[in-house]
Amino acid sequence: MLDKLEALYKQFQEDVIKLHKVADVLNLKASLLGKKGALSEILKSLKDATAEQRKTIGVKSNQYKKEIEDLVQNQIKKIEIEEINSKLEKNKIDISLTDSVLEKGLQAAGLHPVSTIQREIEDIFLSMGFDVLDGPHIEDDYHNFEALNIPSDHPARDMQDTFWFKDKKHLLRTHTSTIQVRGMQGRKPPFQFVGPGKVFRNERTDATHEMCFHQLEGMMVGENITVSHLIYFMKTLLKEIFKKDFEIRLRPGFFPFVEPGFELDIRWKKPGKGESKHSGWLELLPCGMVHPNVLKAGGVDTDKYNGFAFGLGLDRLVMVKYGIDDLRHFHSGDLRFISQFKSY
Ligand code: FA5
Repeated sequence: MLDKLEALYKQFQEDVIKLHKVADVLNLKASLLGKKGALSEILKSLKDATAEQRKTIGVKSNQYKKEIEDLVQNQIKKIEIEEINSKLEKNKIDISLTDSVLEKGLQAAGLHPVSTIQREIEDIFLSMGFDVLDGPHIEDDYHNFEALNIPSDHPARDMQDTFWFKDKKHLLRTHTSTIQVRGMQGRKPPFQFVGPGKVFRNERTDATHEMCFHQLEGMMVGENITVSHLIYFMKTLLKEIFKKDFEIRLRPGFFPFVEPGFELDIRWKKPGKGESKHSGWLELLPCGMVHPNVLKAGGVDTDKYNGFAFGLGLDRLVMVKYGIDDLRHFHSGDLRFISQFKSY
């Protein structure tokens, strides 16, 4: 009987490793250990054996049972790994670029001209001792309007129609001026920073207007800051970017968060098309002396400190710098446009 038991076990050992389906492994196990399995039948026949035989065969069969269980588990694990590997093999995606693809003209990606100019301007301001700050695209009413001296009933809200979230408390920021209050909080004057980023407006698009565009906010707060400081930094910025003197004009501009407020316009001609309604003075750089209410919202002592702020339109700056006729090329995804900018 012992020989029979051993033979069964050996046969099982040989058979189980040949199986590649979990169900087959379990069936094989049942053919031995199941109620009517071969091993169970041997144990049943023990009733006619001597006490000594029952003991020896009982111990041996228990040992085999355990070993069979282990072999079953090992084989199931092996099968599962085989299945995973075969799935991975079937779903494999080749992400490498073959020589033939490269020959057809695909090139490594470069920076968008707006990103390039943003980095250039960040460097210019960093070299003049400004910090570079970031702010959230999804803003609350307070930072986009209230803290900037634009209460909920103020008509100036209509100047920047935006996309509101369903809770009516959050919105896609309409300007980077949101960074002003966030930047002032936690800083002690004197300080100066710029804050670039995407802004969003519910606007009709045309050659100089997009719904999603880029601005760069700037702010300087300290003692006895004047309009001359503001003009100095604006002129330095334009000179550094264009490497030439531009014809500019400063005219009064209304923004509730500055007093007085200005519009800095730049003389611009739409490329290649002669004078058109998009040529002439291009509104580029609104700016002004920070309103005391805004300074107070930022925790600044207005008896001691004042400051200036500006909000530069980065997309329009790129248009002027590279002679681009239409702002809508920027988000077009057209490679004929974008591949002209080789800045990596
Ligand atoms: C503002 O957004 C103010 N927050 C700027 C400011 C900051 C004023 C600090 C004073 C002090 P305005 O709405 O004019 O202002 O926009 C600023 C600049 O963003 C514009 O001069 C223009 O260059 C650019 N701009 C405005 N609307 C669009 C648009 N739809 N598409 C592309 N550029 C735009």
